[in-house]
Amino acid sequence: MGDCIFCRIVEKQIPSKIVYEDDSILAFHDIDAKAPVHILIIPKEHIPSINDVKPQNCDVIARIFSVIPQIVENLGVKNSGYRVVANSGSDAGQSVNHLHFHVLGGRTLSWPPG
Ligand code: DGP
Repeated sequence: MGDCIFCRIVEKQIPSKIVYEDDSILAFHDIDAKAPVHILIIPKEHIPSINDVKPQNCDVIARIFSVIPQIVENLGVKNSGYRVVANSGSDAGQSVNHLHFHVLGGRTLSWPPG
């Protein structure tokens, strides 16, 4: 939508290191990795944030979670552990207004996050 950076990644107008793609979702390496493994999984459809998720988005959200096991296995963190995070709004630090799920792993992750 408009100048959404993730929509431009979906359209391949901006390059990314893709680890998974199908008709409705895309997963790629975060450009500012916070862990040895840091992937973003997004719906191709522009949904600004969790606040905007509607019942008709259930399929794509479920699909995202259904591919995580394969993605984390391919990245070698399925058994060591990983974290899935979705920031929503300014207090959570959401900086890109296109729904995305961070998948972080490859090191011990502190809890609670800052
Ligand atoms: P958040 O702060 O939760 O909105 O996370 C947005 C993430 O998006 C942040 O970790 C950096 C990443 N990011 C921003 N621009 C780009 C880009 O152009 N390419 C890639 N691969 N990641 C990006």
